[in-house]
Amino acid sequence: MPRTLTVAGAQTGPIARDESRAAVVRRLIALLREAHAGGARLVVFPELALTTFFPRWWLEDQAEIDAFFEREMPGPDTRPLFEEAARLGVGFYLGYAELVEHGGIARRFNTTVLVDAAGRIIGRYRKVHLPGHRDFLPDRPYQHLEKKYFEPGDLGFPVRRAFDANVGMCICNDRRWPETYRVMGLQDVELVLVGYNTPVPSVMTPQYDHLAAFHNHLSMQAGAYQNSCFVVGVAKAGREEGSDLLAGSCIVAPSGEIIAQASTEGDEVILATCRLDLCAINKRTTFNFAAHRRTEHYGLITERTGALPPPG
Ligand code: CDV
Repeated sequence: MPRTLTVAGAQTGPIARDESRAAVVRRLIALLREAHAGGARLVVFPELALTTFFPRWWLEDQAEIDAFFEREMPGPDTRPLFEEAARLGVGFYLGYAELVEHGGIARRFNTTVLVDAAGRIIGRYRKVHLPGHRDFLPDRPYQHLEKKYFEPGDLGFPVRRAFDANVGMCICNDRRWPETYRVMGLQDVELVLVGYNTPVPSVMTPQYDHLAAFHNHLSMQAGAYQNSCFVVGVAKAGREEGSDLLAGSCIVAPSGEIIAQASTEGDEVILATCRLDLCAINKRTTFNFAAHRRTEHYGLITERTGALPPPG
């Protein structure tokens, strides 16, 4: 009996700064229902799916900043999503800004949770590769201040056995880094989930704006192929508070092929039935890690962070 999992990407369109959490959650529930009606057992929402992409703004008032964060999950506004998902018997993956207190010290992370079909949180991930900058850049039309508002994640790249699959978690910029996928590949990942907010034009690399959609898919297709897994990449898309966010949500097969792709910049569900046994093709052959990896030559990957030129 082949293992299959029908998974949905629930892309959202823009979220206005003054849109209430309750209103956003109603949109997510509508997407969840549509995905369930299409047969999905797992629904993937974007990064920071409950609010506008606030790292585009330089904010100094801590109370104003913290209004974008969740202190509990589920909380009063998000509980209806958990309850509806449990009622339908469908799992989900949700990105949000997380504020936790450890010994009286507030810590802020860019977080996702993996929720099972009974509405229980079974996995949590905190974004490791925070892009952008910490300081105000006066010559830019908007900022990318993830390094100011969040600290790097402290949970590694977790892979959980759930939905009859090995499910890996990461967020947005993580999808551009081969290390992300390889750490999960070494945990035998079969399905990588990733939500994203990709502002275009880019604050960091305006030279590559015309390639933003290409680089988005290139990263996820390479990660899927080289680690023999499915990848579900889900955008918050469209013109949000005067800034454009890349769409192009997609589901990638272990062959590297895109098997479902969004066609709009708004709220949209994409679906694919993933034949999880397809992961085994390359896991047993070209990318049989146990047979072919040469870890004695990979030391620099963990010893050195930045690139150095060769001696001489
Ligand atoms: N939210 C993100 O992590 N965005 C980055 C941008 C800044 C490049 C991304 O990788 O899409």
